[in-house]
Amino acid sequence: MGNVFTSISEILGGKKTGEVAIRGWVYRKRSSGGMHFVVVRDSTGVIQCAVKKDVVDAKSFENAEKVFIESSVIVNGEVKEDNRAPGGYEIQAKQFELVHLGEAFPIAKDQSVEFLLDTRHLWLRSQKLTNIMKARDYIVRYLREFFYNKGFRELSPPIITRAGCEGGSTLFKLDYFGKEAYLTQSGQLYNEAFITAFEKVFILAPSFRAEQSRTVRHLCEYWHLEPEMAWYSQEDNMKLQEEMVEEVCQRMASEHADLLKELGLEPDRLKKVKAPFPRIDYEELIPKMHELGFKKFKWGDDLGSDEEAALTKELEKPIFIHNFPKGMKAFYMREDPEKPGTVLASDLQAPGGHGELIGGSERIWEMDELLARMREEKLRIEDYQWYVDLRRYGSVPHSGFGLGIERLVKWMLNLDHIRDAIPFPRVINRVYP
Ligand code: NSS
Repeated sequence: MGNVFTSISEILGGKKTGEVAIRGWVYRKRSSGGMHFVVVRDSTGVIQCAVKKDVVDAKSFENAEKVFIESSVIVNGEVKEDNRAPGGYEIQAKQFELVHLGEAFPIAKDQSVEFLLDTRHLWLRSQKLTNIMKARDYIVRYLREFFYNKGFRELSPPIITRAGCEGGSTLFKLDYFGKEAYLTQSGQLYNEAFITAFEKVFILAPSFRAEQSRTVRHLCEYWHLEPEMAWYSQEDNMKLQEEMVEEVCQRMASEHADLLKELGLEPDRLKKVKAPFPRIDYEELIPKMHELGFKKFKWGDDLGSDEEAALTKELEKPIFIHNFPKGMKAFYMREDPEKPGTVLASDLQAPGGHGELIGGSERIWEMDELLARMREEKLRIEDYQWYVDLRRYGSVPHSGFGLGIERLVKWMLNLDHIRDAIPFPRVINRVYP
């Protein structure tokens, strides 16, 4: 049945002339005299269908008369080139069939943000969200391809775990048959088991953070891309991140300039994203923050969103911050032997105040060093026995990182809010729809 229908993009691309049948949803409608102009959309584009009273049968005309925005329809007719029609082509209908009339669509212009979030299941059909989700799909494909081309394998971690990875305050607790367990914050610890078999692996899976505050860059459920590499130093790790971000931006700018333009973006903005990216040592960051007006910024302080915005506002490329004080960061990060008291870790900050895209580090690979750090952080070692075990049998130096897909999409598409980078956002006050 599928192949008797033509997709709208084929018509707009000039590939299909003469008689066609299309199917889709009513995007817009206007009527004048004995004519209805019904703009129909499918997943590939929109096209105007002219339904004339003296050309179609009475039922078809009545159908076109009563359709709502978003009614589903099948249109048979003739393709005509027409400069006045949006897209340059129009269909002169011979038959206009209703698949489902439905009810009046509840979403019109100028609706509140809350209303649009409540009707997200319907709002997803909008041009804006459709274009964002198309771009997201390309971005995710490019990321996967980047890693496949470098010989990485994709593996699947458990989502329910007893091992917190990024601190207790954002753990989602659940009752696992009477035992406490958590929704995963990161697949990293499991990745460290995978690399002893596969060397270079990545995970693309949801991570969960019980974020207590509402910000434009935090979700409670987000998609986390986590590569982990045996034998990689932190330097190798940073180079890989640069290469990955550069490739995704370059491919998006060159292969989907039209989509970016539809989203109101200048493809050149992404073309400028070329490796290497600037780097700043946390130690140099302190005087820099003073210069930028944050006089109280001191050793051990984290960047808040104002500080991040000030640091990255004028940049065209992301910037690495590296060598953080040990106490600020997670237990698994290796201390820098050349700079004791700091860890071999980096955050990659997006330009324009979009915030942190990536957190990465070299991991502690010696057992005694790991156990000492875990005791310092007061972790329940029995929950991590397996993780410690990885340092007991053929441990190797290794590094990895975590990239928030929605953070990347937010920055690349210059979105105001992270919730628009994911179809059904989960934030502190929303788990519906
Ligand atoms: O906490 S991270 O900085 N690091 C980790 O989870 C490591 N265990 C990853 C690894 O090395 N395999 O989070 C990594 C990234 C961070 O830079 C953001 O881009 C994203 O995950 N992230 C989030 N995105 C959206 N919403 C929230 N709440 C969020 N938290 C982190």
